[in-house]
Amino acid sequence: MTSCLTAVAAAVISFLVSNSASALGEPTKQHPRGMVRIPGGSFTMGTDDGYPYEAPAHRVKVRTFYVDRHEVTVAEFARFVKVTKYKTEAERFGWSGVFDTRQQIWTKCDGATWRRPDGPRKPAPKQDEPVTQVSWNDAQAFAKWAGKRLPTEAEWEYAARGGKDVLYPWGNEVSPGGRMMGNWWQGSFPEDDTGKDRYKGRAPVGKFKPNGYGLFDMGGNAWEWCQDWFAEDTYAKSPGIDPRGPKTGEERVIRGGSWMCSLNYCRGFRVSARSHSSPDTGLNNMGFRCAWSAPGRTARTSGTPVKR
Ligand SMILES: [Ca+2]
Repeated sequence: MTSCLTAVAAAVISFLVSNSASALGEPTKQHPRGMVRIPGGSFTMGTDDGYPYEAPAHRVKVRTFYVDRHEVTVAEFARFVKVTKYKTEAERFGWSGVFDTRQQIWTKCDGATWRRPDGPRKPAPKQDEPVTQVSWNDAQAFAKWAGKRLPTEAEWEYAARGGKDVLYPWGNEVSPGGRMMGNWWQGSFPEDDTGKDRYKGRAPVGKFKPNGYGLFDMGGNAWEWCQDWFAEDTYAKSPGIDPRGPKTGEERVIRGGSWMCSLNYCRGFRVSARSHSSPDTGLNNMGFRCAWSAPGRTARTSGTPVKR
């Protein structure tokens, strides 16, 4: 891995056995409140100026869809759990991956769950923080319950760009005029996070200016699960219209970077940045947001199509 998700994390976590999501209750929402309509169109996905697996830059067309205005929060996930009694994979396994900022390494942390993402002896997260320590399978379960689905990787990048050909969700400068535009790691990773953006670790959602589509935290805060399987050569094989990635794989795409991403390391908060993780992995810098398509426009990636 070339991102903030280190090989240590991969080695610790990859041997876990995937489990399918639990049976869930009926969707409770039929209208995409809290979602933003993203008008369909064409854009240039990827870049020829990043890591090799971000290339080639290529034209992609996506259909109109909706996406959550902000990352799914702890409070929102708690409502899902309260209704469904859902147990996340980290809860069932008894441990999850936590980046220890003092030791500067990924650790296998007993008792780390979405309720205590940094470990059982660390403070509980704020209710308006992005929920983390949720696996792709957990995120799928939430999305299905909510009558939504995860965004495809192409939808995610299209949304992150905010209708513009930009390097970051907020523009081409990382901190225009010295202004911090997202929650990432200032200073040298992993030695020192200066917290110039006011947050060391996760920030409540919506604390920074939204992008051109009105979406918050598309760069930084928490990595976000996408629907697609990950492959380094995905773009070379893109069908060009509503691409959905490889048919099979071992890891799922994550996008957007996190509070751990720095300029000296992965710069995961660039709109073209890609990373990946196995579907049963939870980490304290990885969450998600959901997407939704109008009936009749849903396709293979749909969770539960919503009827009006
Ligand atoms: Ca920060």
